Formats: sequence, structure tokens, C-alpha cells
Amino acid sequence: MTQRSLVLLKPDAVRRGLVGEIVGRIERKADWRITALELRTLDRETLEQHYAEHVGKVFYEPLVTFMSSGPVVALVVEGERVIEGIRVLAGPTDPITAAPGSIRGDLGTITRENLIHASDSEESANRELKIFFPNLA
Ligand code: DGI
Repeated sequence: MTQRSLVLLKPDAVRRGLVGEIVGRIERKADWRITALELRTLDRETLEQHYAEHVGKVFYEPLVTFMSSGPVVALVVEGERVIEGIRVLAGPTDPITAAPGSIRGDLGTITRENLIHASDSEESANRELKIFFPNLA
């Protein structure tokens, strides 16, 4: 089942110089392909669309402040079961509970600054890909 996932390497990953480390983990998965990659700084409007399900929650404002605090790397990754696969590579939202071997488990400690976003379903992927890469075929 070939899929596409929208991945964001968050501002903490860029600031800490972990882009190569994280992209490397994705690249090393057999037969997955990075088909778009761009450094960009996100504005509030884009983040409101992206995090629409979280608008109004207590962590929403600090999340938007953090996510717009510096550039992110936005990627499109294609491949076999890539949506579930990148979520497994990333580990759960709270890095303290993430298993060693996962990106968040190896590199993170803070729930907000948890290094990576990856689409959590085909529906989310389709929605998020349109936000970040509207010209994608
Ligand atoms: O898909 P995830 O990034 O793992 O999690 P999500 O889509 O439910 O939430 C988006 C981001 O919002 C998450 O990466 C970090 C932040 N967040 C989610 N739940 C909490 C949170 N931040 C804080 N401080 N507390 C939360 O309960």
C-alpha cells in the first residue's frame, strides 16, 4: 500500500541541528522516497489550518508560538505504509514515554518541542499535503 505522508521537522529540530539525523532515519527505510523538501517559516494562518483540531485547547497558543518561532523543514515522504511507519519512527507525542530507538525517544524530553510532525491517517495526510504542498500532483 503506497502512501504519502506530510512530515514537519519542527523548529527545535532545525535549531538543534538534527535535520540530517532525522532525515537520515527516514531515508534509510528501504524503498521510501522523499519527494519534496523545503525549509520554511510557518505563519499563524497556516498553523491554524494545520492544527485545526486543537484550536481552543490550553496548549494551542503555546504550540503556535513554538511552531512559528523559527523555520521548519516540510517534507513529503512516499512509500509502503509510510503513514503508520513514520509515526512509529517518531514515537508518541510525549517524548519521555517514547521508546528508545524512536526519534522522540532518542532525542526529545518536552511534549511541545517534540521534533517531528507526521500525518496520522490517510485523511489527515490528504488534508495536510494540500496545506503545505498545494501544487503536488
Ligand atoms: O501527532 P502528534 O504531534 O504526536 O500529536 P497531536 O497532533 O495530538 O498534537 C500536536 C502537537 O501539539 C504535539 O506534537 C504537541 C502538542 N500537544 C499535544 N497534546 C499536548 C501538546 N502539548 C502540550 N503541552 N500538552 C498536551 O497535552
